[in-house]
Amino acid sequence: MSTQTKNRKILLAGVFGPFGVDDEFGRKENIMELFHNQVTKAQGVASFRFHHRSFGLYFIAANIDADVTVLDFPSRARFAREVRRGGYDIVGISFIAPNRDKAAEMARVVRSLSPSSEIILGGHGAAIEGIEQSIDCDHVVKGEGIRWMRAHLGQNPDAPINHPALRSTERASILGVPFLDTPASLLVPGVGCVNGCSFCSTSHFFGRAYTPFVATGEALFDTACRIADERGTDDFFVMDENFLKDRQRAVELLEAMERHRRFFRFHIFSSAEAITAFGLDNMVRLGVDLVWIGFESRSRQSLYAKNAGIEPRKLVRDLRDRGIAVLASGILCMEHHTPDNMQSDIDFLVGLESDLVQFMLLTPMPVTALYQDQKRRGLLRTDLPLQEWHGQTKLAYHHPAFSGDEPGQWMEEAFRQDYETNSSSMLRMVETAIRGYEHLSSLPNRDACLEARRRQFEKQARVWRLILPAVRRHAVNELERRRTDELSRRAEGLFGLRTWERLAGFGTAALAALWKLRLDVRGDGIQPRTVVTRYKKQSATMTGSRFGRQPMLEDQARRQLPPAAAAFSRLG
Ligand code: B12
Ligand code: SF4
Repeated sequence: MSTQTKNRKILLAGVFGPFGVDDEFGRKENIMELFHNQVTKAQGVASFRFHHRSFGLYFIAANIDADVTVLDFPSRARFAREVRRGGYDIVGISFIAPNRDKAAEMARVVRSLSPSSEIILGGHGAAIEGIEQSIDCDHVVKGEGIRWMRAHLGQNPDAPINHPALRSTERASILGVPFLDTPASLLVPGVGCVNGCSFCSTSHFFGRAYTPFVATGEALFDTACRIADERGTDDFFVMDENFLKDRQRAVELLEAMERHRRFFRFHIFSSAEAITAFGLDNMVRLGVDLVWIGFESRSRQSLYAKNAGIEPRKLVRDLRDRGIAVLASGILCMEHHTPDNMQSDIDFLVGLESDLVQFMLLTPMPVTALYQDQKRRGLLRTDLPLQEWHGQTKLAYHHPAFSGDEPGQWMEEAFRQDYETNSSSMLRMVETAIRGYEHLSSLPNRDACLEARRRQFEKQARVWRLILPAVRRHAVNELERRRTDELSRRAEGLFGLRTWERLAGFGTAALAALWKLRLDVRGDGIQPRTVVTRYKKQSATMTGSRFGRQPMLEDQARRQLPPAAAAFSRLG
């Protein structure tokens, strides 16, 4: 029977947990949380906590016509049970390089429990050299998976992409205070980036090209409307490596929003040159409320064309003055770094005074130009297991000036310095929202768009400032306590303080105290819950037309949220 007519039963799985623990398959540094892993990790009780799903799998499932089960965050036993009972023709495994050993174990499980299943490996781990030989599998997909999977099933690879409606985060909380509002939706306008910075996995994995999933601003607007209506929130986490790089599309999106008076809000990733080309005031109009910018290194700006001619400190200040929170990322232990000169790069990143900072060790991930270059020069550390290629403790290449755990100690110190100097990120983000509100309030003329933005900043600042009593109570030092008091007074001057808001402030402080107790007693690990989503085949052959492919069933082990004194509107 040809693949065109046969309904193939497919399992798409992310790697198994537990995550962020030292065991046979992983390391404690591989935490399944974006901010707690690599951004706010030093901020203890004030760290931002949330999980992201393995989004690529849902995109593939939503764009092929077959019975598909997506199994996210399984345990090893849960994965084995699904394989044994499911009768799957195909098992697809998504993994990244540090999870190579988990993918290998999953392939072994499939071969032993369901020998007739075809095994397909995908995700960034597929770039590992020789992976075809080192893991027992049938196919390795390097790059974009939707087109590949459609072609593999005999379906039209060029059919339009159906963007699934997904929440961006699971179980979001800060200082133990859960976000009770509908979490922001995920928007993936495309994958890859043309800039090709030498260390960048995502750019190289997709061939230093950009593959749009939603190609025009109009289409992006329609997609955002559909998802927002379905999920009940106008907030989006935009998973696109360099969203403003396609300036034309972003301008069209803004025009459509203004024409229809539908004002979404976006968390985005963008390079400094793309931000500058689009314009900061346009970003306010577009509704960007958080932007992740790679500043990388002051001492080697010449390596990154995207930062040429940019004044980083001014850029961050100007963005925050407009209410746009900034996550600045930088790289430590680059080849030119020594214990004598690295501190100046750390001081540079801390001195940007951004809301959030990511420090990461330079890591030559497979497929990148950096990897090829260091391989050629014999610098790669073939002795370091891939589980440890997470860029947080040891270097994956030989460095004359740093060895053993020294790089990790520098990172820890850098995170600590940022926290002690700039206070908790929560405090900084409340301040940024207030700055945005003040900025827009001070403008003599506001059209409908800017008025909508001003109201959004007001709402955000009013809700977020409820957490200030908790921030104060768990402040890292006297400086943060003083800043919190000043900010509380500033907020009260702008918005007053109603009785319920005062009470909510006590509530957040109580929740934070409980959270602190939990961290002290049980440690700070949080495992994501297993999520099983089943999609039913819709037709015998898939046409090129749009098809609204929705999951038939989503099954998530639910847990009661603790009672909350405050509902935080959005983040990530
Ligand atoms: C969200 C995310 C996470 C989430 C985890 C989500 C999850 N449930 O696994 C969090 C925040 C927890 C996380 C943590 C880490 N991550 Co991460 N993460 C990302 C991020 C930002 C987005 C991934 C995404 O959803 N993209 C959008 C989807 C649509 O694209 P995609 O996943 O690439 O999927 C497409 C293809 O790859 C392919 N595909 C994917 N899976 C499969 C499976 C099959 C069968 C097929 C056929 C195809 C296929 O088809 C998809 C559609 O085109 C990427 C960077 C990026 N922009 O991609 C880094 C990235 C994947 N992470 C990375 C790393 C290294 C880590 C960490 C080690 C920490 C760190 N140092 O950054 C930890 C490890 C955690 C762990 N225990 O696994 C690296 C991987 C590098 C590599 N070469 O392996 C990336 C590329 C970041 C980077 N630039 O270095 N991460
Ligand atoms: S600009 Fe960002 S996403 Fe693009 S290649 Fe450079 S690091 Fe990667």
